[in-house]
Amino acid sequence: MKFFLLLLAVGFCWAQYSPHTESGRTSIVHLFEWRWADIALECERYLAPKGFGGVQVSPPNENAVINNPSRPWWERYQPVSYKICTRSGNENEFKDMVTRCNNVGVRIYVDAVINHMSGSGVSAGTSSTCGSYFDPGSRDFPAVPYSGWDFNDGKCKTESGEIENYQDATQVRDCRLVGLVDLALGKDYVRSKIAEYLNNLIDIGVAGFRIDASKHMWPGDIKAILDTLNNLNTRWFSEGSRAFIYQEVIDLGGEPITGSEYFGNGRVTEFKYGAKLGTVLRKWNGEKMSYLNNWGEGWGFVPSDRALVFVDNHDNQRGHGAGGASILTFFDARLYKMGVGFMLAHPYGFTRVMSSYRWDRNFVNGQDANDWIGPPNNDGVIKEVTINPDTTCGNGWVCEHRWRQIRNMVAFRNVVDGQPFTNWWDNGSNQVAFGRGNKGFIVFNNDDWSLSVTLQTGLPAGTYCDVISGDKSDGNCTGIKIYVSSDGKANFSISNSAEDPFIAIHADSKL
Ligand code: QV4
Ligand code: CA
Repeated sequence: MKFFLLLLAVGFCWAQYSPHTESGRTSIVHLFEWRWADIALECERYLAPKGFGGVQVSPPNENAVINNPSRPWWERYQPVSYKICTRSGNENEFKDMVTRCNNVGVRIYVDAVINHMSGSGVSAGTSSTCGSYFDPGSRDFPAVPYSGWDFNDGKCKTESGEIENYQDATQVRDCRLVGLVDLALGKDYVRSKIAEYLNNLIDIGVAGFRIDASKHMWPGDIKAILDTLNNLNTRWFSEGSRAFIYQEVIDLGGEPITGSEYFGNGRVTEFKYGAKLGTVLRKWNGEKMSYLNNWGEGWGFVPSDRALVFVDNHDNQRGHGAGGASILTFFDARLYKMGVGFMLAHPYGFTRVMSSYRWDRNFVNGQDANDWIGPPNNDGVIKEVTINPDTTCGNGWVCEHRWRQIRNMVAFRNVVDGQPFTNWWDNGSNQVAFGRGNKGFIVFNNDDWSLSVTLQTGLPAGTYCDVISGDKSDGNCTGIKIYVSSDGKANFSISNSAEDPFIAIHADSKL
């Protein structure tokens, strides 16, 4: 009996690293700024059938309405209360989304903004998504309620009250991040209000949380809150399930605060991943794809089972946060598909696919002056996501997760789940290939000349459809066919001018 209890305990204390996706679903998608009604529809019509494991949603709690500039996306990172009431929808619409997505096996992860409330410079009043009054200048947020006692002003030791130096771990936690009034997470009352908010979401049925700005909170304070959270809702999760936790900690090295300090609470976002992959695919700084043979911990990343990985995120796709110019986004479509394809084929980390909206960039001295532009809207009301006959999205939504190459690589990752990284090959430059046991194989040509090579795939003999150039449908391939012979070898030819210079085959794409 003792041994069983030990197993039970071990099982539970590891659960915060597990996303609780349905078996065979291994990626999530960030439907940035989508309305709850549209996410519910997308779960049912697309994400469930295509094997997506879950959705990261934008912060669902009431935020400040910023009118200068006009309704920037980042107003949602300025909380006013924990009422579930934003431009994405109200609490009933949120509940409906969580129920409908869970009912088709697609999980919901909430972007939890719990380090701070709104900007200190925002004027007092009721300019908020649910009409609640707030006065950041006097630290008055009566809709929670929070008052001056509940903020770190007295604890912060810097002259300005702002974070002035990232080399000082204490001020990074205790002072204001870009003027956002900093909550005193050391206080039981504040911890209880945050736990109340997160428990409301857990009881509705969410599977876990992205903890925003985790670097700016003491790991122990986060843990104190997580320890008081309810188990997940047994309507959809097994008894005793704990919320999946992934903490936003930007750690590119060179600062005292590291991702590993937060491992006890859950996974962390590995920002080195997208920054390095972008550099390699752009062939900057002498980087080349043949160096990717030890990708993962070999490149100094956190352990795979503590990593949440992505090619770009809502910040660095527009120059906010970390990653810099090397970050690949939908604007760099051809390289972007290669990057997302590589991420989804490689075993490292738990993968998140970005799904964006379009905006007109306007580079002034290397900075996008339009980096603030919010979601497609009609006079502030977020536009619905329309679906075109060719399955792409309209109304300004990019829907990268619906691009054939990306959608099919989400399925590839599901098919090869649990298989080892095998049969690596490279040409010493930017032509590489690798397999996942006997379930999948992928080949890239990022050189300025064509690739033509016979490789050991590890796959059973047969004819396979390339899932990048097309699909397997009605027992045939709409794109390239690959013939694997009885010794597991196959010939691959990829022109350097191909629309998508990579080929991927797997057990489910076999004719
Ligand atoms: C301005 C001045 C301040 C001044 C303040 C007074 O810059 O010096 O004190 O006014 O009010 C917006 C504006 C910013 C403004 C601030 C407060 O851009 O100019 O400060 O509001 O009014 C997003 C955006 C920020 C935005 C913030 C709040 O990126 O630009 O600030 O939302 O609206 C670090 C962190 C990391 C963080 C990253 C962006 O370690 O955690 O910066 N990433 C997360 C989110 C990100 C969000 C926040 C954190 C804050 O991913 O989207 O910032 O919740 O690396
Ligand atoms: Ca803080």
